Amino acid sequence: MMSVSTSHSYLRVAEQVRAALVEGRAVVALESTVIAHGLPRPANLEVARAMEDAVRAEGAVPATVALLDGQIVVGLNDAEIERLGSEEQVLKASRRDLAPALARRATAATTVAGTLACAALAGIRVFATGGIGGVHRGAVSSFDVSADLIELSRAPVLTVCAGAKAILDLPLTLEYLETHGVPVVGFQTDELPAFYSRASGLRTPHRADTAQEVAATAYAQWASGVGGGLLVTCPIPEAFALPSDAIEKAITTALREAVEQGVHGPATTPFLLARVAELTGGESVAANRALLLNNAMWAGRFASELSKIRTITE
Ligand code: PSU
Ligand code: MN
Repeated sequence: MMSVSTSHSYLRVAEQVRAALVEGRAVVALESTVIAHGLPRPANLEVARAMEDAVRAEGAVPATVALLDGQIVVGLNDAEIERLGSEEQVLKASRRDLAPALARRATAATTVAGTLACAALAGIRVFATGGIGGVHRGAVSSFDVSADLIELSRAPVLTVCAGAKAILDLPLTLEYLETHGVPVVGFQTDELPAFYSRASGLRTPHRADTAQEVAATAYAQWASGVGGGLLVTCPIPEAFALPSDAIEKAITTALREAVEQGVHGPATTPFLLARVAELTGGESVAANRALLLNNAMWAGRFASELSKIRTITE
């Protein structure tokens, strides 16, 4: 039975993260699926570090999250990030995978849903990612709806993203978030951004134009007792946005190949991401990097504003 963990230290929070949380200073959680499964090597490691730097530049403490040898680690050190980005066969952990992975002492990258659950356990209120999972195209028959959407409604965390990739059904994704009561706030825009492109043609139900407004909205959600999470969508910086027709062609091809090859379940999103990246060439990686850094920067600023409100009012 040596391989089964029954220890109670399932959560390890890095010292600098713990200190910041205790003192009410700004902290931003970062996910690790983008490091292990979302970006090609070696860009993944460079981007993971640059995101942490972008958070620090706004006066917040970054906390990259993953499962290492059967422990939830909140605040990976540099060697741990390197390990996650270079080891083969790192698992992809959504919420449902956390407990089984902990019991087996496994190592896994956490998705948006997995990271949100872990951030909530540690008491972190702000989280930056690239794009969230959502309702897949064809979900009417496949039932493939990312657990990210449910966890966004459950964890008391503000998630910063660049919208969702058009590999998903974006109108249904918005419907689903409405059903589960997640405020979707367009940051300096009225439109839901579509990851590589700034526009989707879909309106966000809410809009904020300053970091103070975003922080006040998150604070109201929690201090009022309404609870749950919020989603803030930041469009990709203009200079890096890609034309949506080229992306759409790649997505159509990738979706067809997924069906032909019988790809389904948790393998679907990594498959589609990898194929779209291949079909669009290196340009998509540069765009991905730019939006991740932009989200990390804004998340740092939102977290800093939030810690100011909490210091004054609590
Ligand atoms: N979308 C992206 N990049 C990503 C992901 C989604 O544009 O890296 C990852 C995130 O970690 C997200 C996960 O939480 O994929 C969603 O997977 P699924 O569809 O299996 O829930
Ligand atoms: Mn799925």
